[in-house]
Amino acid sequence: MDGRRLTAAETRQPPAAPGVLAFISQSRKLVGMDAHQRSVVNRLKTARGHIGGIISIIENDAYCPDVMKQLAAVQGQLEGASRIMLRRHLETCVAKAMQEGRTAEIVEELMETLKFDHHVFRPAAVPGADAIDAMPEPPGTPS
Ligand SMILES: [Cu+2]
Repeated sequence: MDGRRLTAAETRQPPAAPGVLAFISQSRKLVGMDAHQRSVVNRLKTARGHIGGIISIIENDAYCPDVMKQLAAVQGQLEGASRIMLRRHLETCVAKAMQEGRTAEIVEELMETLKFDHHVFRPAAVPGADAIDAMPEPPGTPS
């Protein structure tokens, strides 16, 4: 540095390529999410890709049972995502509400929510379908 002040143009960062900005934005979003949320987002992105594939095979006149198998697979992915959200809710929101003495309120809310989810109480179609990716051990877990 020669001691002179930099002009505004000199202090400005070079513009990042759009792909780089998208990557940074995506990374910040992932950093702000917990393991449950990341797992659900990853599952939904997988399901989104899967649905695109199903649309393609239907447009190419795939055999009906083949389409149905693929649809069942996507439904399994969505059910897994729902189970993870339920687990997250129980471990965080419900536990907190109970500690604060709001048990009846939070139980009522959950029962109301589950009315809309006919899959939550069914056994997982695939073993481990509701496993959390890279779940951290809860504090105080003996190793
Ligand atoms: Cu919650």
